[in-house]
Amino acid sequence: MKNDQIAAIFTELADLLEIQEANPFRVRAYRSASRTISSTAESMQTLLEDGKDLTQFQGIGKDLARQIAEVIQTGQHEQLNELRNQVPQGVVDMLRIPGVGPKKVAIFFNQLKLESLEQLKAAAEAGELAALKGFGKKTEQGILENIDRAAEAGKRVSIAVARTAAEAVVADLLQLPEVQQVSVAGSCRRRKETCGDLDVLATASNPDAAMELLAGHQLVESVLMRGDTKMRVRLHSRLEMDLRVVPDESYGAAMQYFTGSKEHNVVVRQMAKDLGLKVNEYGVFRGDEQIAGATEEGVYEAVGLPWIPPELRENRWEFELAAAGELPRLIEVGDVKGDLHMHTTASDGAGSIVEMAEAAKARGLTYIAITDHSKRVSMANGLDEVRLRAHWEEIREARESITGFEVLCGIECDILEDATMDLPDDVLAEADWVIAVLHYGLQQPREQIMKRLMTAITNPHVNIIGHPTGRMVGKREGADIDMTTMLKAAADHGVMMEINAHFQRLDLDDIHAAAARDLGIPIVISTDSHSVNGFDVLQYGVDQARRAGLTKSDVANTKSWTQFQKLLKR
Ligand code: DGT
Ligand code: CA
Ligand code: CA
Repeated sequence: MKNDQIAAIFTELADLLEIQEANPFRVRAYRSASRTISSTAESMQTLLEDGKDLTQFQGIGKDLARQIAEVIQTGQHEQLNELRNQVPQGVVDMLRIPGVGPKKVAIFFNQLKLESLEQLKAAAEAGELAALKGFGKKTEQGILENIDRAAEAGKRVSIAVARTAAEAVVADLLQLPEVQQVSVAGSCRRRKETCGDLDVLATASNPDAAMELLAGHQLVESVLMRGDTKMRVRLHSRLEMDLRVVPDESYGAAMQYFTGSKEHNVVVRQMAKDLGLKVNEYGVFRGDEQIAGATEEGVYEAVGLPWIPPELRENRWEFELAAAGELPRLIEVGDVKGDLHMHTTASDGAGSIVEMAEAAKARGLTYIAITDHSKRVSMANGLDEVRLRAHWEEIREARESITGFEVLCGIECDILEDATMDLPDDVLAEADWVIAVLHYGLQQPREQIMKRLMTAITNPHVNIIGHPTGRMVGKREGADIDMTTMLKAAADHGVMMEINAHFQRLDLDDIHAAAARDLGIPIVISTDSHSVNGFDVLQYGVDQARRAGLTKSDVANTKSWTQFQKLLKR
């Protein structure tokens, strides 16, 4: 069982307990356990199998350790099963309404005895919600506006969709003379793999001008809400966007607040409290006096911290690093010098060898590896040894025609379901660069998956594991890998790890890329391009590396090919 699955069980427990208005300390304990589990790189299952004590982790005491063991051993959590029987599914569905959390749902369920979205809607229409203590007309209106979309509200879009839309709107807003500063905040600014919605902040001499532009923007399908300084729209992509126009003196504070994550903000607020200060989206205050808030740097400075890059704001390791003065200087797109995973017309790519090389060179790269598929991937016209050797011959010829640029003979070789390599060793031995990957049989039991990975890692010709888990963001779970064991083996055998930059993969993820780095494994960020435009995704891979806290020196393809070669095991 994967850490994320275990963590989801404890989040659900916390939600259901909170709906039942259980002891807040218990709720908090489950939430914190869930966060610890999902942000731990080592597999809880493996740790348990190795007889390790889980109470070594922050927020996990004896009782929680026992519950985690129960979940891993039985795939179930007894109390959760009981809770699921007590709280109707329709009540749980209410959590999907934007702006509605377990606390509000608890009131709907316990006080108004509402058990479904339909009943909640009827109650809102009858004005029953506004009459509740702590609620008002505004909350009720918000629920009415959002309830029909609750089914979709849980849907998140890929960072590529989110970022592209956000950047277009930000750029257009910046064209307005009435608008001074604009930026996206929220999960998009933190470069999370997926975004629930977009949060855009601006300062403007005339907020109406900004809102007018957004209302008429070509990406916008409809205006959901429009106030004096705040507006929510729905894009054609179904993604929703909030625009908030804030005063100059609050812009930094609003950026800090709305960039999140919530977990990060909780810590910042507590640090402020400890200093006798108050931080909110309007500024940093000592009593009634505002002492910071125009800039984000100022907000962090007020609580004694250096500015923290948004990609790190997940309350994982950023506060410790900041306190120690060791915040990393994160890798940037411009640091990348080579791309070592791409396809040509020889398998399922759209560009020729020369076209790919020239496109890469035009983007400022100095080397690439052509890594078409091996024969198992027949759907993608994968290469057998005869075709591969002929293809490599073509690559060597193309190499001569492009000056000041290295084109390497590579292969993306499948690791077959029976734990053998798709191509014989004597062929792999001739390659400049061998990526080993799992494509088929991703559902196999962990034992077989690990056997396959070990075949690749211990093969003397394999240089790297490509998109290690095989997951598709939001669509398909990856293979059940014991990450800790795999990474240790890779470190021992001099095998590198890929961050596949395609926004549907982003594999390794941030947590495991950080774990690989901790073991000294060189990380390679690759685009897996299938056309000359495929190189565009590099930024998403770099973002994932930044979320992992990686610097230029942690990422091998920031080196020249000459320097890179020194890292190869052969
Ligand atoms: P998303 O949209 O689900 O991908 O994730 P975010 O992080 O963009 O979350 P969102 O859009 O709900 O809110 C944007 C930021 O605003 C969030 O990261 C932190 C801040 N924020 C929102 N609600 C709260 C809250 O109740 N408490 C605190 N401390 N911060 C909040
Ligand atoms: Ca958001
Ligand atoms: Ca939002």
